[in-house]
Amino acid sequence: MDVKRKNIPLFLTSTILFGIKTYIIYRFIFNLELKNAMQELILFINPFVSAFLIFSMSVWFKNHSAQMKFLRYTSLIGMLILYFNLLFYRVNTDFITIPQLFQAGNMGDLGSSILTLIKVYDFLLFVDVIIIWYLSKKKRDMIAVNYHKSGKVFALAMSLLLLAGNFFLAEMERPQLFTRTFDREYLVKNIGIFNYHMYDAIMQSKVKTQRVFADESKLPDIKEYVNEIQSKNQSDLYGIAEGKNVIFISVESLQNFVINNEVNREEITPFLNSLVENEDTFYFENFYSQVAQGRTSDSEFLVENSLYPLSSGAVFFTHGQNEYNALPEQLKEKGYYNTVFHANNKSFWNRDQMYKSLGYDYYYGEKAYEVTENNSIGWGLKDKAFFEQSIKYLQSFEQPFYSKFITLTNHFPFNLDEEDRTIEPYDSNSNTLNNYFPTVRYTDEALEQFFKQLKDTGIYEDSIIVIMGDHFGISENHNKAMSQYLGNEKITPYDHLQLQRVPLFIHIPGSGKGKVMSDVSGQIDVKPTLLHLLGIETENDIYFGNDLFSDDRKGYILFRNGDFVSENYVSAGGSCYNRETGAPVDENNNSGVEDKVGNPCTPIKKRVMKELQYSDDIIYGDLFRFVNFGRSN
Ligand code: GP9
Ligand code: MN
Repeated sequence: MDVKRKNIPLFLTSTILFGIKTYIIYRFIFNLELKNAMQELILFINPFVSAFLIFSMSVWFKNHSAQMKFLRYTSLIGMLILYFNLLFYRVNTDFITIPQLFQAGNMGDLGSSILTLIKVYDFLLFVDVIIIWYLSKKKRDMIAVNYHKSGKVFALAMSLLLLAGNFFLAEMERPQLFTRTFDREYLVKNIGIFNYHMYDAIMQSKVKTQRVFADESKLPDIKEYVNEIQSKNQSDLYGIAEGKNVIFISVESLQNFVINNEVNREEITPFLNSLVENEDTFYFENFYSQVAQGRTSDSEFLVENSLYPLSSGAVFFTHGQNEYNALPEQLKEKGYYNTVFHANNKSFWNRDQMYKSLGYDYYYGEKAYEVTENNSIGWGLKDKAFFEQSIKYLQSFEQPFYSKFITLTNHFPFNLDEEDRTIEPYDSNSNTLNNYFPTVRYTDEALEQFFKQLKDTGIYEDSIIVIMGDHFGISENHNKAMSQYLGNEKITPYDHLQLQRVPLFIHIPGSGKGKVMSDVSGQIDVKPTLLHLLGIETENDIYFGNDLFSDDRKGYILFRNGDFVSENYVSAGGSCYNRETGAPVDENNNSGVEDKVGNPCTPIKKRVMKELQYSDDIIYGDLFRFVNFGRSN
């Protein structure tokens, strides 16, 4: 750097002091999970990168006293931001988001308890700021520096380079970190708290701008469309489960191809297979997962709202503050107590915020469970322990309740302890697929055990139990192994779409009417189906699914990328296939189904695109704020 005197510029000293302090806070005060050396490294680097980025801006001030002032105040403000996050974290195990800052209620919680949150040793965290203040005031002659233009540009170039390096490592460690935005904790771990706040600010302002410019004018068209597709006639199951508890189990990465199937000549899911045969169970064999980048959270969004997830990012994250007319909100009106059980950190997928918007009363996250070395693997608590430890909470609820359980063990990369393995892995070039089968079996056993516990505690009789796979577990990267397992020559776009099928079971104890349901259906259909089973009217609601038991259905289900499956045709990867045979419909007129006259997929495709647009309009414009759904809360 082009420096006239041999002073060590204060901005470098500040970077080092503030960087060390921030690192100490990240590493030892926040409870951030670090799984490997790379994560450790990124966590170590990012505090210094952020500090350098901010403090190096001081070089642009000509005047020494302005330089000093800038450093003093930025270090103080930086520390206050860190400290408020720390206090917030002590209550919520999460980081502050911009909407939360403006939500009086949230901050109010913090306000009343703020004194109890401050720890005596916290003042040590301000030591660097004190040193910076002291140096900047008393030792100005020793640390003030004159910079030439080249020095300034160098400092700027350096900070951008460091930032790019940091982002590059972060993206390597967590692909799609910025587009998918899974979790605030991941962002903070990878890019630091200051860059996270910047990112959050940009995201939020994008969302807010779209919201500000939206008005009610789109609603009439949407309502008209929705009216047209809603099932008109009631099925004979309408109201069959009125007043019953609803136990909804979202099973991680459970695909339909394992049902009634074998690996190494062994049944994969004996319990679920027995449910298929059970006279109280409706099993949907052509039920599709419709998720996009938000995976589990997208499947939750589809189920709770019967709206489509977004094409990029997780709607749980981007639109967690919207108005919804979700399943739990509607159940609450009927006196239900709504809870979620999921042994993961509460901020993952922004669940802690989104669940409030959806009308959940309580979220039993990781902290509600006793998680030990022995009872956890991979993503956390094993499914058997998860159900075992949840039952006591269920027993304590007033009925009726709606409880959603989200399992975890059958998650990529499908790790399982030897002692939990009851069937052998498959043998192919993909360890992912190989290991998938034993973890699916483990979860199948966990479900069986849970059913037993529900029966033992007497909850079973008064409940309906829904089991649904959230999305695929085996991605396209394993197509070769997958085709070997399925005995196909290769996996075509048609096959790929068929592999998006996940099982759905609706088990109504004592109903005796169960059967296998074969119509094309999807996660979008769950909300109206459940409401109708419970005898709850949906006439004034706005949603895009159909009651799975009604015979007046729109006849197709769509995917976020515009692909669809209808009764007769499948549109996948821009081509149209015969649904029954999987053969492309018309070789000459096949690709580009959007606008080909005569292609049987074209008219459906047009509806599909319109439907997605309407759903997006609702979410981006937060249009439900303009609708009176007739709820009292
Ligand atoms: C995380 C769990 C898994 O809490 O739901 O999420 P996924 O990666 O499947 O979306
Ligand atoms: Mn999932």
